[in-house]
Amino acid sequence: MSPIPITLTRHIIQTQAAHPGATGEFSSLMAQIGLVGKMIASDLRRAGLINILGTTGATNVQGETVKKLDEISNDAFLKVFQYSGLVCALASEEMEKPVQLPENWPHGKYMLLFDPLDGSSNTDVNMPLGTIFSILKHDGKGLPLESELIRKGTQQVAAGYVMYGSSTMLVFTAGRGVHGFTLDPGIGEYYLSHENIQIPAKGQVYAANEGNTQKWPDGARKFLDYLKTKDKQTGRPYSARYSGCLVADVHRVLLGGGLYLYPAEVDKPEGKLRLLYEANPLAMVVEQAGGKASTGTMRILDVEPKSLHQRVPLLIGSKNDVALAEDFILGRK
Ligand code: AFP
Repeated sequence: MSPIPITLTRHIIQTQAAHPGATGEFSSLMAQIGLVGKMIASDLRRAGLINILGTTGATNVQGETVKKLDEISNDAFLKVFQYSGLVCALASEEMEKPVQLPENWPHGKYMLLFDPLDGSSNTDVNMPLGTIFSILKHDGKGLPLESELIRKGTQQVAAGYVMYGSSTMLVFTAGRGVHGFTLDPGIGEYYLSHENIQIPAKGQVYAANEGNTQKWPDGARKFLDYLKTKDKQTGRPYSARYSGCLVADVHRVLLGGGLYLYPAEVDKPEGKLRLLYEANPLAMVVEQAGGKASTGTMRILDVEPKSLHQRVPLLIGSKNDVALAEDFILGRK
């Protein structure tokens, strides 16, 4: 008889068992994140049939047009967590302020920050999408203030993403390695399919919106030229692979090596991506897999955040590739 595949819940309970004092709250929290992933995956699979493509007509705190699926995905988090008793704060890319949880309702010690649907420009063209989450612990009494969610990435207790591609995968770390689970839609269960993921030290692909290179500082442009220059010994030129979805591009380099870069621009030194619920969680995952995540000049996880929707330049992936990019950006190459 073939071995029973390891489910997400069993994996978390097994790893939690190694931790005296574990209350099971974390495994419940992760199981609920898995549920949100299933709800969103189910909607995405039928999106073209149930009139949920297109926009809502509203604009979010980022100044972006809100897609119906952005709203539906954000609501899935609220429905699952608002009265779950597992969290004491919820903050999202789609909401200007954290959700005000009811004072008189039981709440847990975890604070959950998330990008409910990453890669929104892909929703109506059936291209890959993702959900990104970052988990912090609230040590204080009562409900936290917004300022208590604004913390360095090194303080995350866990982080990860759900990728909606040819299959739906949940990939996360709780600080003890990175594990990937594939959803079996027939059973509605996540099974361990990628245990202890290790990212190669160097890759052969890069993901970047090259339409922006004219806006990049010299160092970043020289780095891209370097990647495109033929040189057998260093495995160049690298191949360009850009999907419009950060989760999909990071997932590719996590498994195959290489890097994703959305560097600072001359007129936009803060870059595009959001620090607290895009860059920090993916940086924790990639570092736990042996990779590197940088702003171009410093480690993402060491960036001292100042606001909930703060943006940051992001270079993330294989440690040798990201280190080399830093050398170019810092003018050392
Ligand atoms: P959303 O998170 O707003 O959907 O944006 C997508 C994203 O944050 C990331 O997933 C992409 O890699 C990047 O922005 C795409 O940006 P460009 O359209 O400027 O290339």
